[in-house]
Amino acid sequence: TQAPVNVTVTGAAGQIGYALLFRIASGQLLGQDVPVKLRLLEIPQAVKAAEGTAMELDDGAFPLLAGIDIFDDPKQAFEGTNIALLVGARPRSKGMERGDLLEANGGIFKPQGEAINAGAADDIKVLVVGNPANTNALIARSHAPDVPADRFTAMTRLDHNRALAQLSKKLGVPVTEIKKLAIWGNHSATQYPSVQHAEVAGKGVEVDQAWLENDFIPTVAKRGAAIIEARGLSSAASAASAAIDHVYTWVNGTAEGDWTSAGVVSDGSYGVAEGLISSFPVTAKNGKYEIVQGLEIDDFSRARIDASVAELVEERDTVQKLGLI
Ligand code: NAX
Repeated sequence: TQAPVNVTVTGAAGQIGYALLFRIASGQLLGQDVPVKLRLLEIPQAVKAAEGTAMELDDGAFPLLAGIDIFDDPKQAFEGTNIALLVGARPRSKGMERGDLLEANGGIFKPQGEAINAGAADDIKVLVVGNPANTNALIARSHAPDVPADRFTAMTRLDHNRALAQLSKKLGVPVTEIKKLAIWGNHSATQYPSVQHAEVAGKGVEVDQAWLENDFIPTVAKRGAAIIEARGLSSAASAASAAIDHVYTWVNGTAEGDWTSAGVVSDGSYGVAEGLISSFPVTAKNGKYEIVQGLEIDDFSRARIDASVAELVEERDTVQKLGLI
């Protein structure tokens, strides 16, 4: 049998962590034939709660779960790790400016990037979930110069899945029949969920522009706020599910004739400044995410992509000024 894959999860005692860890332990992250060892990272105050979650993981008697270790030191947590899910982040508190938020998160993602650089396994794959996810990924990546840039990704798969669900309801077709949806730009309210290239049964999708602009796009982009409004808590199980999807696809590939969405390091494609971590339509093959090339971008899409990418540029400039990258 295969040696266990080491999976580090930060923010393990949080609400996404609680949903995510059981899915990983059950084999849904990497496949039903791959044993996993969990390495949980928390801040010291939350280590006890993480131990509680670990007790419940034990109690699941998961056949594929080969061990659980808990750390409050990133250096140890990322030692030898193959997959890193960076979920723990500093949420925006009342009165906090955007710059303060980026700075607080710099304090988390800089040392984590350094620890990944110093100790992670050669095949390390990093998914940043903690917000602001794209820029947190940029910070971590810039402190891991020895790790290939394409190993750092940010999660927009939840946005992608939300878009699939909305379009599925609108068209009355199962989500499995919808191909080539894409999320572009930042994982924020400026994101652009695009149906420009979407297909059902090999044909382009016809929806009216008013529905796109007034319903679909804002519903997808503001779904996080709508969940908080309804549930009193932010999305957790759906976020965990998307993280599972993101890594599973990364490792196992996308289907022929389809793609998905992920925040990946831009190579300058589609006018997105090189080095930004932006969401694109991506395919996965042989353990690599690649930006889908050669798509025609209509004027409406162009303006939406540019607006979201401008926000990413602003975030990058802010963390640059703060000396975080
Ligand atoms: P919680 O507040 O429930 O949990 C976060 C956990 O992270 C806490 O247990 C905290 O102690 C821990 N933590 C804080 N700093 C840490 C550090 N330096 N090292 C290790 N652990 C640390 O938040 P939760 O609801 O689980 O959400 C986690 C993050 O995901 C948030 O930043 C949230 O904004 C983000 N999200 C991202 C989404 C995406 O699509 N990219 C969607 C869902 C979610 O909003």
